Amino acid sequence: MNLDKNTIDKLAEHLENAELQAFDVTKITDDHPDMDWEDAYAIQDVIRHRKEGRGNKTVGLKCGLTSFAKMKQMGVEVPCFGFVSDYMSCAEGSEIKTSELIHPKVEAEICIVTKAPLKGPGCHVGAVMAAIDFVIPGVEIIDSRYRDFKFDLKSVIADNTSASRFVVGGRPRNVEELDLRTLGVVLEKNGQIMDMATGAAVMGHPAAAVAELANHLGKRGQEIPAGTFIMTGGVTAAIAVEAGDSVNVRFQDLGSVSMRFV
Ligand code: 0L1
Ligand code: MG
Repeated sequence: MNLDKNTIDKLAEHLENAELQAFDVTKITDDHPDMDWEDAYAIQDVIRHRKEGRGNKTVGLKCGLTSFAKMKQMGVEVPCFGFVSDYMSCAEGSEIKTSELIHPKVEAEICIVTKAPLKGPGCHVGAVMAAIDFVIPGVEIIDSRYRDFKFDLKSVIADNTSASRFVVGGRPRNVEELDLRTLGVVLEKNGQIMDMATGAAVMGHPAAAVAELANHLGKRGQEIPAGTFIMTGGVTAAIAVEAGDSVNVRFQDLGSVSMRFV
């Protein structure tokens, strides 16, 4: 680690204030070019502790930049990981207030809930498949706190991977009833198809993203507990939304998830 505790705490407060008060900031590596990966996750951890200290429950984990298209767009070869808090969860069909957000985008995500713990290193798709309780469709609303989306991966990790809101809905299914790789997803905004993809867009198999998450936590002496809700990462491109937009995402065999931005 290259940053001291005081700097990590200050950066966490800075980024969390930007999230909670919906203002944008410049990427933190501009002022801290020596920030390393451990520093970035340490800042994210402080943000999580700040929320939990105020009584917000951490209700799930997220994998980010897991689609080959998004990795290429960002010029990265590894995914990133974050968490979601209780207040980020929005009901299916609900109205999402854009006044609380900076420049939101939506992306379709195949989500899972685990029934057994997963611990890396050495976690793989087979272990993840055996640990899945059920699969549920979701939409993540990402909202990078960085001005004009000028960021790098370390700054994104510190900013809790742009986590902002999420909606789960549709129809939960047992994993044996699905082929997660060929599962088709169609994302519509205001009735128009904006993007479509299949589950294989996520690292070849959405369970591979969860295995990476378990291996990432394993390096830190942590595991994914049973009963964890996990968003495996955007299957589709992230699509910008504004007040007045309606989004509906159709998931093959899993129903649909919709929301309106006001
Ligand atoms: O959920 C994610 O894939 C994280 C995306 C982070 C970068 C962005 O805000 O576009
Ligand atoms: Mg995402």
